Amino acid sequence: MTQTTTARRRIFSGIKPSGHLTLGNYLGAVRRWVQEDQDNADALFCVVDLHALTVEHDPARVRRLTRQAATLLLAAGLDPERCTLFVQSHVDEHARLSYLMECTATDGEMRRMIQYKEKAARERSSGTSVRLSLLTYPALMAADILAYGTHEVPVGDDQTQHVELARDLAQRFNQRYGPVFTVPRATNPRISARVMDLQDPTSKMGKSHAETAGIVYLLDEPEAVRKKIMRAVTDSGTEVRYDRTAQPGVANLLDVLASCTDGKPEVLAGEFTSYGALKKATAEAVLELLRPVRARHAELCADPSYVEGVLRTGAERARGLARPRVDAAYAAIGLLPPA
Ligand code: AQP
Repeated sequence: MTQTTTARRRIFSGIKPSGHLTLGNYLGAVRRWVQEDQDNADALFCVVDLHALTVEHDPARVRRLTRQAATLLLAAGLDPERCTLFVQSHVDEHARLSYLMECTATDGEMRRMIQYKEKAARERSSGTSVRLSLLTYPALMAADILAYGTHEVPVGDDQTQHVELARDLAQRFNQRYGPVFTVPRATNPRISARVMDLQDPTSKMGKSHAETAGIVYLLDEPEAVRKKIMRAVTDSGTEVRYDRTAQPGVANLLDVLASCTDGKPEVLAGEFTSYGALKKATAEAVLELLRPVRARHAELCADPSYVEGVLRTGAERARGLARPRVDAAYAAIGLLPPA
């Protein structure tokens, strides 16, 4: 680690290859990684493939989605000259540290996690047994973050609780065993911290949801994007108002439009006299935003060895950064170092 990188703020964030990346992932996280984080900090971004194994999955699909997510992150503008991009399972330190996090956390803490409750309920209702890793995955996420001495974790709203847990675990570990970890904090975007499903604006747009009509994927064809947005569920009434409680469907569209055009949802509301016009403007803004990402993705797909090279170099750097801190945690907790 050089003098300059130690002094710089460190940012870590990840994306799980549990489905095709969505507009929610893009507006809630990826766009900020590209536009702000990679230039303002020593930033590490990770395709967190181990997290995709916490629910029923197809191995070939996870592999495919991992490559696709990495390619899309580069297509969205992550620049390997300005940040470190890698795949979680390529760096053993994540799994190594995860166990120590499980030895620091309590089972009550894990069971309180909202994502666990929601996903476990979904698995049970579809007759699938709930994997233990679904419960313990926040410990692995804490390891992802803490292994790098991370100061900030830019995430969408749904991940804030997990970052807060990582914060608690860092503090607890440091108090019990000595100061090994930096205490991180979550940062959320100003708008679009939670993009909602277009067909059910009371629930989050999630990439692994079975019902796809309300989910805009980054690689959807333009016609499909248009159709999904034009068919978005709006609210009874005709007036365009920004009211998240009374008009969640309309508010979601206004949030997306504001996020795409760098506007303010409350101000934009005044510019539309019908839901149809709002939907049309939102669809065009989303298409405009995604057009260059799709084009660059197609170019990168033609050059898979470039993407592989980026991931190889990224993993080498990440390993070098994580190893000393994870070794220090092993020593601090009482494990005899190898001779
Ligand atoms: N709907 C969303 N709005 C805003 N931000 C979102 N993020 C996810 N969905 C939205 C943010 O995207 C980043 C990567 O998310 P993830 O891959 O770690 O998984 P997740 O948070 O569990 O998101 P998904 O897409 O809903 O995946 P599934 O369906 O598998 O659970 C995070 O910063 C997240 O906050």
